[in-house]
Formats: sequence, structure tokens, C-alpha cells
Amino acid sequence: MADEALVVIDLQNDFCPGGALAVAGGDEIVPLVNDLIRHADHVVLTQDWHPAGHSSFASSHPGSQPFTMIDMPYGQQTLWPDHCIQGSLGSDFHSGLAWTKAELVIRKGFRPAIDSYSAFFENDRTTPTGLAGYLRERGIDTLTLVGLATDFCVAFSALDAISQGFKTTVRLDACRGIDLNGSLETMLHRMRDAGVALEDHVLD
Ligand code: VGL
Ligand code: ZN
Repeated sequence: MADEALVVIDLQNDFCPGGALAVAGGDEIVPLVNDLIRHADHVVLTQDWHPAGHSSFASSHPGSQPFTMIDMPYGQQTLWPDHCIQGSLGSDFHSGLAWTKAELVIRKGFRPAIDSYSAFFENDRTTPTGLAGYLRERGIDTLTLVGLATDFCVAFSALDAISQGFKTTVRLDACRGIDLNGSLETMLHRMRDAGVALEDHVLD
């Protein structure tokens, strides 16, 4: 139907094996995502897109290690290895991703002082990316989310999609997670409780 869109989250080299913030099996989802793209009416991609020295990088906080937490003016923030630096090979979409059909690429995380997991809002939870307005103006009210990582950018995007009034499905078989301190379990529960439809066609 014409009111549905597939949103492919951060299927970039740095989140795939060999990348700077590799998600286990991140590249395995590419064939299935391509299949979903082929069948979708509308396709939107997100691209994690950080300037060098971004505040979410552990390297920007002397003495801090990746995968630890830090207090930012907008709340707690996980620190990451340097990744998805604007224009780097790591920031490119996976070379096997059939992205040409995408009608929109939303870049996020480009403000030096704020990280952005969600496709809709930065991590201050108030700065919008413009995606909700774009989708509404296009008459799209139903979303399927796939990509990386299940428990960070996919989950935050799905929770915001629900709060913005979109009927939202996450295809878990077309996602892979980071799973930091139980984050996968936590975020699966949060999504289910919020009304996100969690589908896993591997289990069908
Ligand atoms: C992501 C951590 C940092 C993601 C992006 O795409 O899930 N995770 N930047
Ligand atoms: Zn990032």
C-alpha cells in the first residue's frame, strides 16, 4: 500500500564485521533487507554521520574507554569507538545494500555536541531530524524498521515512531544487536510495551 515505508537503519560498513563498531552478523541481514527494499513502496535510509572528534567518541574524553557511560548536558551517553566519520569508508552503506531505490537518506549525529540514535530525534530527545514531518507530508503512516543496531538506533527509532503516531513494525530477522549490559533484552521489552510489532520471520 502507498502509505507504508521501509526504514533501513544505519546499514553502514562501520557497523558490519571489520568496521569500527562492528555488530556481530551485521552483514548477514543485507540479502533480506534487499528483498524487503524490492517489495517496499517507499524506502528511507538513515546514515550515522559524525564529524571527527564527535562528543559520543570515547577518544574525545581523555581517560575514558569505549562502551562506558558519561554524563552529558542532555543525560547519560554511552561512549563509542570513533565510527561513521562523515565521508569515510566506514560511513558508506554496506557495498551489497541495494540502496538506489531510497527516496530519502536521513543523516544523524552530525551535531558535535549531541549523539543521535533515533531516526526522529537526537539524544536530547527534542531536536528533530525532520523525518516525522517528511513522512506525514507524504501521507505515510505505517513503518517497517530494519537494520543496525537492534538495541540502539533501531529501538530508539521504533520508540519514537510509535510516540509520533506511526504504526510500527520491527523485523527482528533483518536486524542485529550490540547487546551491551543486557541492552538487547531491555530494548525488546521497551519496544513491545510501547506497542511496536516485533516480527521474526526466521521463527515462522
Ligand atoms: C549506533 C551506536 C552509535 C547504531 C550508532 O546505529 O545503533 N550505535 N552510533
Ligand atoms: Zn554513532
